[in-house]
Amino acid sequence: MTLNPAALDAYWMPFTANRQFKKAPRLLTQADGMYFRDDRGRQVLDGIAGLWCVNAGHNRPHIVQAIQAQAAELDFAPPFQMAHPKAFELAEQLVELTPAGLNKVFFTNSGSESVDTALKMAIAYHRVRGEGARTRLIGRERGYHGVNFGGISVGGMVANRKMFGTMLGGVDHIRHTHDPARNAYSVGQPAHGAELAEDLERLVALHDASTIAALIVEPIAGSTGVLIPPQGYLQRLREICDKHGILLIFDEVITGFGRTGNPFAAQTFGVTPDIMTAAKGLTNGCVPMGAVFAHQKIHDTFMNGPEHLIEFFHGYTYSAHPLACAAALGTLKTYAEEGLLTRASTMQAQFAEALHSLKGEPHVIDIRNMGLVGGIELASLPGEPAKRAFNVFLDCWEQGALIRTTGDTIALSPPLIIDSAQIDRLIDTIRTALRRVA
Ligand code: PXG
Ligand code: PLP
Repeated sequence: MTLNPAALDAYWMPFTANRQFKKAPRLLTQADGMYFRDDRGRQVLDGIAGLWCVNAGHNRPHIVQAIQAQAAELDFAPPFQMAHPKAFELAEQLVELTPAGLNKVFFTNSGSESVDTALKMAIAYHRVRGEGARTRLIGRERGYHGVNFGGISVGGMVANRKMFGTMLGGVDHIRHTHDPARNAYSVGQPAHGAELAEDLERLVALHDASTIAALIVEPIAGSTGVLIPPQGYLQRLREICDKHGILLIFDEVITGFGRTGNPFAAQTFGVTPDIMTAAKGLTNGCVPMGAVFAHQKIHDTFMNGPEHLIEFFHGYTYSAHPLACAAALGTLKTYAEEGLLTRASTMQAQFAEALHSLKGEPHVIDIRNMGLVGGIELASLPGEPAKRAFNVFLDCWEQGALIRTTGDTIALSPPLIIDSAQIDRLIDTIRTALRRVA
C-alpha cells in the first residue's frame, strides 16, 4: 500500500521521528494473536503487546463481539449525573482484582488522564480532610507518567519536560534507582539500592511533611528503560509515606493487568499503595480507557457535605464510555478464561533465560527483567545517543519482529499469550540484529 503524499503529509505523528518515518512508512494493517500483518503482507511478531497494552494478544473474540454488540445497543451515555449498567458491572469486577482496600474505581480514557486524576484526587483528599497545605507532589527521576501537565511535572524524563516551561509548581523528585555499576545483569529484583528510598526522608526534612500530598512512582519504570525496583525499596517508600501521612500512588499503567505475574505489580511486590493508576491492558488496547483505583478511606473522605452536591469536581466526557466498558468486560473475561493475569509468573523463568542469553552479544551492557517485561541496554554510539538501539529496532522490523526502544535500551513486553517458540524467535531476532548493526 502506498499512501498518497498529501495523506502522509497531513498526519503529525505522536512521539515519532516524522521525517524519517515518512521516507519509509511502517504500516500495520491487520493483527491476530501474537502477530501483526504489515502493508507488504508480512507477518510481524509483536514483542511489545502493541505498546504495552495488548496483553491478551490481538483480535480476541470476546472483545471483538463485545464492542460490536455495544456499538449497536448504546453508543453513548453521559457520565455526569447519569450512567449505564456496564460501568458498574466493570467497576465491581475490577475491584475484585485489586489489592485489598483499593475498592473504588474512577474511569478515565488514558494513562495520562489517570495520572492527572490521581494527583488531583490526592491534593483534594488532603484538603477535604482539613490539611489543605498538603499540595506538594513528589515524583522520581526517570519516571514516566504520561504527557499531561501534571504527569510531566512529576515525571522525570528530560525530553518530556525541557520543552514545556515551568509546569506545575511545588513538585520535587527523589532519585531513580538505576545503578548498573552494582546491579548489572540482575535477574529479577536487583540487590542494591533500597537505601535510595531515604531520599523521601530528605525531601520531608526539606519541605516538611505538612506540605506534601503524595509520592508517585511506577513500581517498574517502563518507558525510561525497564528499571526494576531494588529489593526492599518499595516497602521502604511505603513505610516513609505512612510515617508522614503522605499518600503513595503507584502508576501501574504498564505493570497492571498481568505484566508481572499478578493482576497488579503491587501484589507481586507485596506493597499496597493508596491510589493506583491503570490504562492500557484494561481494554487490551482495543478502546481507549484508563482507571484510577482509590482506597476506601480516600473515597469515603470525600463523601461528606450535602448529598445533592458533587463531591469531586473532576471527570471526562468519555469517562466509562460504553464501548470502553464493553471492551474491558470482554478483556477481563478473556484474561479469566485463559489465566492470563498470572501467566507471566509461569513464563518468566524461560523469558528471563532467553533474555539473559543476550549477555555477551555486541554492544550489550545490561539486561533487566521481571515477569514478562525485559530491558536490554546497549552502549550508545559515541555522540549519538539512542541511534544504535533505533537501528536495532529497524533491523528487527525488517526481520519481522516489533520491538520498542527508549534511549539505547530495548524494551520487551510481549502479549501474555506468548509461547516458548515465540520467545526464542523474538530473542533470536534481536541477537541477529545486534550482530549486524554497527
Ligand atoms: N504512566 C505510565 C507508567 C505509562 O507507562 C502513561 C502513564 C501514559 O499513558 P497514555 O495512555 O496516556 O499513553 C504511560 C504510557 C514506551 C511507551 O514506549 C510507554 C507509554 C506510552 C507510550 C510509549 O515505553 N506508557
Ligand atoms: N474543552 C472544551 C471547550 C469542552 O467543552 C470540554 C468538555 O466539555 C473539554 C475541553 C474537555 O473534554 P473531555 O471531557 O473530552 O476531556
